[in-house]
Amino acid sequence: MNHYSERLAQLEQAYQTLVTRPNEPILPGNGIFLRYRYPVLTGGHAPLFWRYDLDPASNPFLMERFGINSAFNAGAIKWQGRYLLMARVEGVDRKSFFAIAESPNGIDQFRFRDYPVQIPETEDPDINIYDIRLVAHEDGYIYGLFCTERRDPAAAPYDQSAALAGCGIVRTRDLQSWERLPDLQTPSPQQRNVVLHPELVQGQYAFYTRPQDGFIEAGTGGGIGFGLCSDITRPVITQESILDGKAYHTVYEVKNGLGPAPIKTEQGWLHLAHGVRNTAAGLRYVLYMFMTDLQDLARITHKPAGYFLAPEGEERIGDVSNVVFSNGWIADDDGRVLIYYGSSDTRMHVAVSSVQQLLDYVTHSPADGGRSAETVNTVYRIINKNKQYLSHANTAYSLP
Ligand code: M1P
Repeated sequence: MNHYSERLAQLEQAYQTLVTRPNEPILPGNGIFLRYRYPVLTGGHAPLFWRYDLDPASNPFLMERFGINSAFNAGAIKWQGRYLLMARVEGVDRKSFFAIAESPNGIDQFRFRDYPVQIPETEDPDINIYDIRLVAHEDGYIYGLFCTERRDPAAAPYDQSAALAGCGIVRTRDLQSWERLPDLQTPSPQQRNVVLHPELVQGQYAFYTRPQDGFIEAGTGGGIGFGLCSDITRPVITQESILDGKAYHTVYEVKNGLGPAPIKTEQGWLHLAHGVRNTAAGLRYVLYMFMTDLQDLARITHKPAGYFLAPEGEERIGDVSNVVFSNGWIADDDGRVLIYYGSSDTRMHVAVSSVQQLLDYVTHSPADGGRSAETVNTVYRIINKNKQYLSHANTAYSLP
């Protein structure tokens, strides 16, 4: 075997091993969800024929011609019995784009479709696109709302990092061909993490927004906003109210943003969001949950204290470390909820729960008491309730 074919065989074997590796739950978990051992999608899942020129004549060293840096922050949808992730794939050139990966079970065996998605541009081309939220809307379309980023036209020539973030919108009926609608206009100068509600509200399209003053800093903006718009083909929100704001000394004191579109239950709409706080080591992104009223979508009825899921183990490390971020989950027909989350802007994971477990979590977990003494009171309440259940024979317990 010559050098070329030997290398090709090695590459193909490593790729097959990665994409066919069975995933396994990490037991016992916390009773709220089960994490899985392996990431479900990584840059390494990008097909070899995206990355290599496979012509031995023009690529005798079988050199990678275009590296894929990462695959993360994916939108998710179940489609024709298969589990689809529309991932933010980032090339070594730092541009991100969308590509759909499919799995027969949602837990492992994700494979990218042969071609990435070509998102039509507006007359003001996107420089970077990312973090799509897929929603099957009651109007019959599947919408994808994503962040579109362009250089700030007001930036000084020496400033090559000032950017404007906005909400781009596409829709499809088949997850193959995409129609681009105008970008969303809101009262805020910048937007990220915009999510479309799956149902019409008073005959209008309802959006969850995240107003922000600057590209990174939410500034005086921030919080998860809510607004209505009558015509999605001319998407303008004139009034935006904050339904879940930033709060001092919480996991969302710097900023927050909605994750995927909410899941409807008999008790209310279940929401998954990310919260950001600052630390000496930089920003820390965690996921948290809350529930809103079935009729009054902007009214939070339940909100457990703190985080639902925070970075653990290898999730802590990546291009932007100490980050978990979710913009996709699937409420499956059997009641399971597959929660997809990116870690440290590098890879995708799945955690599995169910609507019943998430409802129990959201409605029975203590709310934030606002100060340390209340946290101690919460723990006292749990301990005192538990006394009657503790066995003296069990040496793990020392209570009388
Ligand atoms: O780098 C962490 C995250 O930062 C942004 O999220 P937010 O707008 O809430 O700060 C996004 O770029 C997101 O993709 C990224 O994971």
